[in-house]
Amino acid sequence: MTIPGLPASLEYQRDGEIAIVHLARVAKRNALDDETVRGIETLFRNLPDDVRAVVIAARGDHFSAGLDLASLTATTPIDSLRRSQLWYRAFELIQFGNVPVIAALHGAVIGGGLELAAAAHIRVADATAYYALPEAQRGIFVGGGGSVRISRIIGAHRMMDLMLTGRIYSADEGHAVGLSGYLVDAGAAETRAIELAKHVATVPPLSTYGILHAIPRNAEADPATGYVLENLMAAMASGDPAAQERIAAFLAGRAAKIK
Ligand code: 1HE
Repeated sequence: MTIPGLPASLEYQRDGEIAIVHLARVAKRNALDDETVRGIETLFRNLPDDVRAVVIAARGDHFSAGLDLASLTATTPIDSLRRSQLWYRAFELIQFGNVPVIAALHGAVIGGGLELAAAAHIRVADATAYYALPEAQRGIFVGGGGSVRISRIIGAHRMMDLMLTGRIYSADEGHAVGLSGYLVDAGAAETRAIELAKHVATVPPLSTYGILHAIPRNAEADPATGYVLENLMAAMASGDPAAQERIAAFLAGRAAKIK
C-alpha cells in the first residue's frame, strides 16, 4: 500500500490502522527541500480513510536540519513567499486533518524541522533530541508557521530568546518547556510514538474530531464562542453510538477504570 507521488525523501508504511512516515534524506540530515514538503502535502491530502493515526519519524541520526538552505541561494522574496505558502498548506493538513499525528524526535530538531514537529498533536522525544531556531543567525526568519505554532507551545518570550541568541535546548530543556510531551531513552522515541498512535487510534472519530478541531480553535476563541462550540461538540459526541456503547460498558463494569 503506497500513496502515489511521494518523493524518495519520504517513506510511507502501514501498520494496521496507523501510518508511519519517515523523513529519509539522511545524507542531508533530512533537510526539507521543496520536493519533501510537497510530498508531505501529497501524503496528508491523500491519506487513506482507514488510517486512524500517523507517526512522523526520521531515518539517520537527526529528525531534521530544517529548511534545505540550498533552496535559498538566488531566491527572490516572491519565491520565499510561495515556499512558505507551500509549508503552510502542508503543515495545516497535518494539524487540521482528521487523524492524530505523533512526531518521534531524535537528534537535531532544527528550524523548519521544529516547525514540522510543532504541527503534530503529540511529540515524543528521545534523550538525543535537541532544538534550535538558527534562522536569525543565518539572517532569515521562520517561514513554516513557527512564529504561530512554536510561540504558542513555548511562549513568545522563549521563542524570541531562541531566535535572538541562537541558543540550543537540550532534550530535557525542550521537555520542560513543552516541546515534547514524552521524553524517552535514546533510540526509543519511534517505538513509543507507535504505541501511542495505536492507542489514540482507538478514540472514536467524533471525539477525535472535537480534540483536533475544537480544542485548538477554542484556545484562540473568545470564551462565549468557545462554550457554544464545546457545547455542540459535546452533544454530538455523547449522542454517538460509539459513546453510548462505551458508557454502557462502564456502567456494566466491563470498561477499564481510570487509575
Ligand atoms: C544541509 C542542511 C540544511 C545539513 N540545508 N543542507 N538549518 C540549519 O541552519 C542547520 C544546518 N545544519 C547543521 O547545523 C548540521 O548539518 C547538523 C547539526 C544538522 C548535522 O551536523 P552533521 O555534522 O551531522 O552533518 P553535516 O556534515 O553538517 O551535513 C551533512 C550534509 O547535509 C552536508 O552536505 P554535504 O553535501 O557537504 O555532505 C550539509 O551541507 C547538509 N546539510 N543541514 C542544506 N539545513 C521554512 S523556513 C525554516 C528556516 C530554517 O529551517 S533555518 C535552519 C536551517
